[in-house]
Amino acid sequence: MAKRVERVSLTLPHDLVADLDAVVDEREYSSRSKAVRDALRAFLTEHDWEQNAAETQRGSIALVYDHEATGINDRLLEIQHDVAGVIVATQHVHFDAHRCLETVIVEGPGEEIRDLVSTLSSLDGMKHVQFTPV
Ligand code: NI
Repeated sequence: MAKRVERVSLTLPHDLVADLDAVVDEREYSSRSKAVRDALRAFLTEHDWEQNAAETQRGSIALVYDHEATGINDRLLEIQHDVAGVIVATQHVHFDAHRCLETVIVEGPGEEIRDLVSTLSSLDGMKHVQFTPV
């Protein structure tokens, strides 16, 4: 049986619609609605994570950083050892000559994960930090 759906009308700035259409096209969505549904689910998952900061959360933190940035490797090791209790696994990929891609699987109190994400984001040489809650 098909899920019940509701039609919602949105007012969006023109450039946002243009960006949305570019994603719809690139990811070959069959409609804008399907792309907006995916985006909304990600938004609501993120919101849920923020609301339940005290509860146990699970997910992955993707990091991209310049391994030549002064001290970043030592700092990353130190930080990860400091929160060893919430880190389930770490995978490191030498992305190219300068950049490293690291995926850190975490499980623990949402507040601790949020602090970890914020500490990692503030490191010199860090290019990208993305926590994806599950
Ligand atoms: Ni590397």
